[in-house]
Amino acid sequence: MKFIHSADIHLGKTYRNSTGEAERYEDFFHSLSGIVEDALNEEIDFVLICGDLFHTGQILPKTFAKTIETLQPLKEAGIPCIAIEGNHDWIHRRNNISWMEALSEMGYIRLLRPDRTEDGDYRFEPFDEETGMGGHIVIEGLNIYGLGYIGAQAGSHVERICNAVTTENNLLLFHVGIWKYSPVEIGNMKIEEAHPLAEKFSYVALGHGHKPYVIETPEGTPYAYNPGAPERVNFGEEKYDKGYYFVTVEDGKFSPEFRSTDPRPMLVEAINIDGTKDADNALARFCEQVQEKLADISDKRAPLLELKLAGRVGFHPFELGRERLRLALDEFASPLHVEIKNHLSLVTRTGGEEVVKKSLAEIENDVLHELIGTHSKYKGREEELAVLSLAVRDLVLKGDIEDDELLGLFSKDV
Ligand SMILES: [Mn+2]
Repeated sequence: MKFIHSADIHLGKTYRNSTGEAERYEDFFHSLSGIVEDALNEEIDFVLICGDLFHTGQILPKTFAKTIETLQPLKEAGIPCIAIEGNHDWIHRRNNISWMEALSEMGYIRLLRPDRTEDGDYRFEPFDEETGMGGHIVIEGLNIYGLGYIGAQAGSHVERICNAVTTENNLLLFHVGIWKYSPVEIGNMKIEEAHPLAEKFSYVALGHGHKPYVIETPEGTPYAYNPGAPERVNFGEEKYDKGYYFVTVEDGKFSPEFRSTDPRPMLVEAINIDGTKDADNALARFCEQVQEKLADISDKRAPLLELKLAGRVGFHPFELGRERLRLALDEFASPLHVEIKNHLSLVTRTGGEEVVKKSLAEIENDVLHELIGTHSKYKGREEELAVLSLAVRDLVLKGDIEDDELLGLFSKDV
């Protein structure tokens, strides 16, 4: 038996209102089609998607249509695509059918989700192809169980999960991180809380943390695998291996092989221009350093850049504004998306003594406080509203949030 274990595809993710929006949107479908292609070429038995197929719970209709188109070849070849929900595609509105449920009902995925009894016990009902619902599916004698994202308390549920499984030869899909290895801050459990799973399941297929890792029992037997995301989803993932597991099963023994994908190049760098006296010079040093770093990347696709400008300089940090830096970068790097953090601070010399003036962030904060404070309606709430304004500014620049979510921030806080 052969199968693919993937996770965290994040379809629908892009940088809104950025020139690279359409191209970035395609990246995530590109990584899923690569997996589908491999599945067909290798004539595997099934594909696993361990959560976060979608980047958000509410997706655009075109994202749904494109997902169907991408999964169509699997459906036609009769290769089941077994999925669970992650924290990103979690259903918030109980009375509406989720996109994942719709895909399952239409036969593009088999969405596994357990039932809970009144006492909080788990029940994995057999998957029903008519309704697209259930928690347990059998493929060639292998019992496949699916758990979505159950949040921070996952560790305390392990015993109940194991109790619900009475079969032999079991596999579990679980969207959870393991503290020791997972790079994410929420939805993790302790490694010792995970170990009892090894007694019930020969293979635990994890998803959640976007970095690959393997969990072993205290005796050193591997049993749980996290493939990470096949594309770089966020800044901070530039150094992770990207791919999925291609698993061969022989006589009940699972042998996973990590297969690499080709994610878009990403560069996260601190650019030090300490000591520069004027903005032109600083800009030249900035470009030189970025160019040097980019030369190390052999993939010539338009990169994603997160650059932090640091140093004490002899000119006003406002002179190296975002737009100016962006125009300079366009000339030699043509990045798909840029995020710039300006941490420069102005230093002046008075009588041989260096005086550190304010940083750009401090100046911005001061200006906002002053503007907000001049309006009698907002007087006294300067700090709170300045924090909100800056948070909104950062979210807009990141391009990772829908317009109505942004509006939601205001109706809640103002
Ligand atoms: Mn994810």
